[in-house]
Amino acid sequence: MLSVSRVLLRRMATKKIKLEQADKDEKLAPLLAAGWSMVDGRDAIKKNYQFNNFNVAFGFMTRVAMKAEQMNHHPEWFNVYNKVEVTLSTHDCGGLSVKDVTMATFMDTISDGKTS
Ligand code: H2B
Repeated sequence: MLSVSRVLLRRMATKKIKLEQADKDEKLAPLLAAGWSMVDGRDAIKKNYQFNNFNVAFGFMTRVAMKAEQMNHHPEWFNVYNKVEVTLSTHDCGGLSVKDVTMATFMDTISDGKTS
């Protein structure tokens, strides 16, 4: 009889499962082509965005914040004036999950493609 722990079932339901290497290669390819890169020594991705001014940068962060609350998935980020440096990883599984791919794709969609 196959037994799956409650923790695993919950993680499966909430998509907090670490991506396997083959899955990761496939899902990350378009993001890496769009300016995301792997973080050294960590199973995480990062990207630097640059906007026209603080107002636009903060508007981006506000929209991401609302999405993050909806997804219960929050970015690590740093903002100075018009720049936003983002790192994505899933803390609950200690690495990249499909939630990071979804969040990265959302950020790119609303950022108008401006990166530094
Ligand atoms: N954000 C990120 N990036 N990774 C997580 O694993 C995570 C999160 N988990 N936001 C959530 C909140 C967790 O801490 C709560 C308790 O569900």
